[in-house]
Amino acid sequence: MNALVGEKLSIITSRAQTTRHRIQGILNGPDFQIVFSDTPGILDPSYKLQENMLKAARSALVDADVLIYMTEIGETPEPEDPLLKKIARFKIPVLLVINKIDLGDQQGVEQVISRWEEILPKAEKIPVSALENFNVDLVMSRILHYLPESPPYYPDDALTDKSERFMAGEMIREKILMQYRQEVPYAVEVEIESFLEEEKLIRISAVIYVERESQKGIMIGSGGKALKILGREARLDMQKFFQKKIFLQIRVKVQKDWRNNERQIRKFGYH
Ligand SMILES: Nc1nc2c(ncn2[C@@H]2O[C@H](COP(=O)(O)OP(=O)(O)OP(=O)(O)O)[C@@H](O)[C@H]2O)c(=O)[nH]1
Ligand SMILES: [Mg+2]
Repeated sequence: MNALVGEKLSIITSRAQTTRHRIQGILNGPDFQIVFSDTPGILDPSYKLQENMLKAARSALVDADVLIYMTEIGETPEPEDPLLKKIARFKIPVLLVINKIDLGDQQGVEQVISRWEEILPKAEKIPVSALENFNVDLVMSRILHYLPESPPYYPDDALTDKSERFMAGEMIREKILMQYRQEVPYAVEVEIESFLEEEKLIRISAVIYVERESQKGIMIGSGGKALKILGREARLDMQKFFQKKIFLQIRVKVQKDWRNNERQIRKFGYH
């Protein structure tokens, strides 16, 4: 979605389950408006948080005109996968986008495509590299081909449905996923307590919630070193995104087992 919209709206890391919400990216052209929904990946939920992530992914399908199913070159489809069986019966056009072809060769790409031909014969298969911007324009032209004529949903200067607070929180979460090991990033939620824009700078105050006291210690690090690095990394990204100087304050709090607490999950904005 970032490659198509041309803005970094969704955070990106090498860790699984980076995206937790449905994030809309809006692209306005001279005679079109495309509303993309980037969603969490489809997974078997083992936490209440993951149940909500799955709901976010499903919700994107409710009013979609085109489904873009993202897979990648190293991923071989499982013919018995219930999700794929369901997609095969979809009425809306399906673009099967096979990403990361920069990691493979021509023969590998052809092999993957023929596997997909058997499982989703009707879907249009497009090999791409989001990283190297290869075939992204082809995806775009196929989307435009399939989109029905309709009045725009958003004003023509809109970029996303998400608030600046949400974006700021995600930038912190991205850096947490990159900086901390194992389970710690998954036990984290970020809340932006205040976001005050002044003429020359934005003052942001954030709270990082973890599930246990021990994780709080890890987040802060000895002498506060880890948190300081995190704050600097997040602040540099925010300055780039908001094009303003950022003053960022971060605190860490424990919210016991929040990932399994429906009320708490709702409070954090998962619906
Ligand atoms: N080599 C290569 N890597 C890519 C390409 N596109 C994305 N990546 C990498 O793949 C990893 C995952 O990217 P994400 O955008 O977080 O993937 P996602 O599918 O949204 O994953 P979740 O949000 O975790 O469900 C990151 O390390 C990206 O840099 C590509 O075209 N080529
Ligand atoms: Mg993602």
